Amino acid sequence: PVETVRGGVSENGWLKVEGTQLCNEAGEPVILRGMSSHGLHWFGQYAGSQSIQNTAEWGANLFRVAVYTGEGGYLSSPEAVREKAVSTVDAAIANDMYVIIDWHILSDGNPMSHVEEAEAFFDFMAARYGDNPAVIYEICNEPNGNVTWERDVKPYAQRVIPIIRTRAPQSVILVGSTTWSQDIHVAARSPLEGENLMYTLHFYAGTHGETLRQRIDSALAAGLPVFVSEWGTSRADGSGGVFLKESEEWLDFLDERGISWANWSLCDKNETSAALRPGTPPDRAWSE
Ligand code: DCB
Repeated sequence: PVETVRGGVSENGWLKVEGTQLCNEAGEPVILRGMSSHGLHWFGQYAGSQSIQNTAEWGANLFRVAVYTGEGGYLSSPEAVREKAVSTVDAAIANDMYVIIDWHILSDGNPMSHVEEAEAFFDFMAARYGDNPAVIYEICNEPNGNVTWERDVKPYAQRVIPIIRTRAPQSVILVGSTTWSQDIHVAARSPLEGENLMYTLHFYAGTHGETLRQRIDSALAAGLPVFVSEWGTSRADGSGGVFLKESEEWLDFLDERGISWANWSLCDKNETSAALRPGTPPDRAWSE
């Protein structure tokens, strides 16, 4: 386990972005570290209260709720998946954690293809959680394929952010970019207007290294706040490795820059990005 500073919501309160740094209510730098769920509709058992509590006891002050849109997720069963998302967010809040509500586009690579569903989803979530300092909104996990920042992702953000802002005026909102949220250099040339916005950079330690780290440094230098809302110890396909040395190099880099992160993923799938061994019971404490 990575050493983390506990620093939950009761201690830090409302988050705000100052310059490129995520800060707490008192204006002091804060770093959030924790786990991302896998798809709630597949591995929801590891997004229950005992599993989340386990990660809190291991030092996490963040949990990410991956609401897959495609692959049998929200777009197929909106009510059931939304209900599961709500109970997961509530469980994270009950453990004094910050919690990211992640609209997990992936097979549907262009966020514009379901912008109306996204608007309705975030309107519902922000109505429920807009006055709760724990909740962070991630509006598009990983745009990919034939998608551009200017034509698709930025206009999408300009539609969804105002809907969240109506009900959650001060919450932190995370925005993805093209190439599976690796193109923060493109976003940096044409950033969004508004407060408390951060840009996600996703990496997989077995695939991505120096090039993406340099991108982060250039983005920070250009004034773009960066949040690593998903990274894995595997290759980009979720398997291979485990790439421990490369992961440590990444984590040191992020720590030195005060960048927050969520690790993919808290499930027992037989793949190396999964944090749990196959068959791990979701409803008990876990040994190392
Ligand atoms: C991202 C996605 C995430 C995906 C992981 C690992 O995708 F945000 O949903 O998780 O990274 O690939 C994997 C799960 C598998 C599941 C699969 C499809 O671990 O169990 O079967 O999603 O739902 C990325 C990230 C980067 C790149 C490609 C993908 N890349 N991708 O750089 O090429 O194709 O999914």
